[in-house]
Amino acid sequence: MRLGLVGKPNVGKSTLFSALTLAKVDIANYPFCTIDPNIGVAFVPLRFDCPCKGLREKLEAEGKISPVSPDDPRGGSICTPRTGACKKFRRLVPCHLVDVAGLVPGASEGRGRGNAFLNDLSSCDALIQVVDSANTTDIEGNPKVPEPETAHHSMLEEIQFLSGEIESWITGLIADGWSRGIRKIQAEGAKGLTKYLVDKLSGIGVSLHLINQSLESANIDIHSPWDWSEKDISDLAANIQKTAFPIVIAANKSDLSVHQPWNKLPNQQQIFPIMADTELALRRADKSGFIDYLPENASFELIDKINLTSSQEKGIQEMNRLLNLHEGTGIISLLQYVIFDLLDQVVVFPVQDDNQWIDGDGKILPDAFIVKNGIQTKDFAYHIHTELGDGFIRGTDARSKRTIGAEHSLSNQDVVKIHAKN
Ligand SMILES: Nc1nc2c(ncn2[C@@H]2O[C@H](COP(=O)(O)OP(=O)(O)O)[C@@H](O)[C@H]2O)c(=O)[nH]1
Ligand SMILES: [Mg+2]
Repeated sequence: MRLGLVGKPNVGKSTLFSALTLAKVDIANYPFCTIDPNIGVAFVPLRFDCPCKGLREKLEAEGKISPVSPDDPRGGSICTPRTGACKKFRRLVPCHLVDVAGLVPGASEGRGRGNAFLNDLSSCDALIQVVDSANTTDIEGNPKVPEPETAHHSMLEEIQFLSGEIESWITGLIADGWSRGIRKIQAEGAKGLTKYLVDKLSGIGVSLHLINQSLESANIDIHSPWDWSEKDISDLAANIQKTAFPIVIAANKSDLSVHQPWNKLPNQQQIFPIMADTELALRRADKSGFIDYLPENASFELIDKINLTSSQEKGIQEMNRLLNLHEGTGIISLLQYVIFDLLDQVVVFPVQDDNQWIDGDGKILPDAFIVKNGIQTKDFAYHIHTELGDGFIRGTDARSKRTIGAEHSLSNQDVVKIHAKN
């Protein structure tokens, strides 16, 4: 899973990136959550309790372990995540983030970082467009006198400009060599059309599956592409943008935007008001041990009051005020929406032993894989390891102990054992 943070300059992309990649030290296997200056790992809490909760209950009932002690630092969690962490059954899963800088109007024509910017987007499964909901910057990102009253207009302009840039970029790729290509398409029919599009768009990560999906949803005649107008091509490009690069809007700086401009926008797009710099300050204070803050919560606990300087105390009071007023920074629900709703992903837990829910090394529920909803058992085996897919025999649903076949569709929270030849 890889999400791109995009938007014009000075909206808060880097602030959001820093906040999300700032993790506490006890996260397994990710000592540094920033891999590159602009690529990092965010840890997203699942929307449901880790299955280690149910496992603990079963083991307690069987008298195999004692109930959670009040001083258990893990609050009862008994799993051993290979990556991520789990505390009080709140399981964290890794998600890659890219801070894509340099978007200015005209990128598709080579302005700003131009195609380099657009190519950064290619590897992303979805885009989070950060917009300035307080209208403190112009369309190129230059700071200006804030005009919060008209923020809904400037936000709309920003939103239309990003999808428009991506659309023009895709249109350009399709149109390049179109009149030559069309002769081949005429000879090969509809198959020739998909072949042509795959050839033009696979470089930016658009698969055959996504192309077919876009051709279906676009309102154009796919049987006579030689009759297409320029508008038909840009309609197709718009559909490809929506399927291959879905965008969700993060209305940042909501601490400054008193008029809730996200409620005044015309279309039905999902918009999440967020406060990136508050999130960054909270995570820093948490990491330094001043407060105990769980990112999806609208409150935190003060730990070390005695050692605070008066400016730190003021800062903490301000964070408290903002969290109360806005019911949290909005960032975790944004990420969960993108992964689990917009991209329709679920979480499946593979185990080697379907009784104890452990792997070969005795690790309990070591992996939590984010996969497409409804993925078939055999495809899931390939997702874990090529050999497991090649040698696939059958699966076992570790909750019901039922055998499941290669084509059985997996669902959210499934715990699965794969049987394979070795
Ligand atoms: N008021 C407010 N300012 C913010 C917020 N997030 C970021 N900023 C400020 O916006 C400016 C630009 O942020 P930056 O992350 O560098 O933007 P980028 O160019 O999109 O990467 C900085 O001065 C940030 O402190 C926010 O939630 N509220
Ligand atoms: Mg930046």
